[in-house]
Amino acid sequence: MTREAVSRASVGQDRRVPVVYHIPVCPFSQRLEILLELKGLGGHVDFHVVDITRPRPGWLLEKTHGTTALPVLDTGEGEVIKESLVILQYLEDRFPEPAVAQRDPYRHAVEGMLNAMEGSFSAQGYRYVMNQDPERRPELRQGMLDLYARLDDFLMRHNPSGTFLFEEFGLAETVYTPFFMRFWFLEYYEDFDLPQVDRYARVRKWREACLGHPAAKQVTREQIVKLYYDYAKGMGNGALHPGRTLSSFVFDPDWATRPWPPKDKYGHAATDQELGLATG
Ligand SMILES: N[C@@H](CCC(=O)N[C@@H](CS)C(=O)NCC(=O)O)C(=O)O
Repeated sequence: MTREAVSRASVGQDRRVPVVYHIPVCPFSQRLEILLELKGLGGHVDFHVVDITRPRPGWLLEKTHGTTALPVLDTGEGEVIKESLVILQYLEDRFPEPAVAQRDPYRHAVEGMLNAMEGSFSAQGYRYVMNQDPERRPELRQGMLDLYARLDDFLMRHNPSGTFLFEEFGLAETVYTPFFMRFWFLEYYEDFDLPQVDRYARVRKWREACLGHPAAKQVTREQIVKLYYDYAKGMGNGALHPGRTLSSFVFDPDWATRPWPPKDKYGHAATDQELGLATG
């Protein structure tokens, strides 16, 4: 059976439709989209978009018992699951074929150990892009390099000559790829990239293969750079910089119609007009 046919068969036995409540460019939600794409299940889970620039609606807060972080998944029977890594495992368990996670217990533990480093990796990237103090740039850059080096060591230990952690794009790649994509904002606003040296060669190969994978095409570099301008100015989660009235995360005007934002995050604060946000 083809991958698609296996997926259809496993969904066919399960009539409840899970719903994911998400913010469209959120890296944590992209993990779920990648997993579903790998399983050929794109159409079998509903995605409900939530606007991060507005207060969460009451019906959603009721589901989440007052917490605001997304994504959350409603199983289709009113049970609610939070945390992207937990949701990934739930979807893997509920739609086991084709497998994305490793089935062998040791190999699953290995991908689990790599995934256990994702929190510090993603947090460092956000700390770096949101930094507003030019004097801290060298320290933040070094912190980012140290974390890439740690990933390099891990890949060298478990699969020195391969491309992915195992033979194919799997669970670890699903977890990390959205952050490799978000970190396009570091290239743009911080001129950060991995130095072309052996120290990072293995993790660079992994990152490039992850970025080029067909299951991970939900966002583009241009979209990330434009939408995350406010993060580069230190304002996360839809918060507004003084003097601005619209978040760079608004849906309208669409990101594609806006100009590329100024790269100089330390010396200049762009207006709504410069960012192409003001329509009037
Ligand atoms: N650890 C959570 C993090 C989720 C998260 O931080 N989501 C962001 C959007 S990318 C969010 O909802 N932020 C707004 C908030 O926390 O209120 C996960 O893995 O799902």
